[in-house]
Amino acid sequence: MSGTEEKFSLREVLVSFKSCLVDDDQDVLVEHYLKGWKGLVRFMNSLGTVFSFVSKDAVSKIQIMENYLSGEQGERYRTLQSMVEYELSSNLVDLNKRDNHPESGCRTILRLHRALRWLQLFLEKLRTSTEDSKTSNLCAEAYNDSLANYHPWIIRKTANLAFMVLPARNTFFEVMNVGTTEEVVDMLGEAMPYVSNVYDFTQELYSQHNLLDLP
Ligand code: 1Q0
Repeated sequence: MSGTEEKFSLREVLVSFKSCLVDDDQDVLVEHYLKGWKGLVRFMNSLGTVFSFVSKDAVSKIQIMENYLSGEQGERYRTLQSMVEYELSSNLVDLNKRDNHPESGCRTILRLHRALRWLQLFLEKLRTSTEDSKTSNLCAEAYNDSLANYHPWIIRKTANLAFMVLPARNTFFEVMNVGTTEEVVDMLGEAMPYVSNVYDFTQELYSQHNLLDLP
């Protein structure tokens, strides 16, 4: 990685997910949510081109949301709650099949939200892993228990192949730029509640509005 490129640090991602939550954890700031994802994408890119099919999709979803944020109705997209209210009340969401609004904010965030569940499971597995644990297994288990349920066979197959080239646990912890293994484990323990709170809030919001199965 060149010196001019910003280095990934788990700490940075942690701060984004922490600062996402506002109003006593009753809302999520979209800008900070996206910042968290951007940090994760940077990290994934540093693992090599094998994950570029994942990062391309994540980047395009982040871009869709950034366009809304900087658009005329940007203020409506400031938080997840205001986005859901705005898009639903203005009939901007395709509820049953992709039609006039194939890239609504609601369906786009839902895709990232499902991926956040994978991240939550993966981080927890990494945190409690031992020296001889294989990151590829941890990642595959987390994926198969979450995101895989929404992906067709071909994507599941490709993802599971890509996991096989994940670096070993030690190398993985090193590129996180946090410090010793112990420090990484501590940091993960600290990060988990923030990621979980963001996940739980979004899950509840989407469930209240029947948005969990958006096409
Ligand atoms: C470290 C290894 C990274 C492994 C990533 C695992 C996720 C695999 C997901 C495969 C996605 C395949 C690409 C296309 C999918 C889309 O069809 C799908 C649905 O969208 P749509 O528009 O077709 O309905 N999209 C998704 O499901 C969204 C997928 C977004 C994945 C974003 C993953 C970002 C990962 C970051 C790496 C974090 C490393 C964490 C290490 C801990 C540090 C805090």
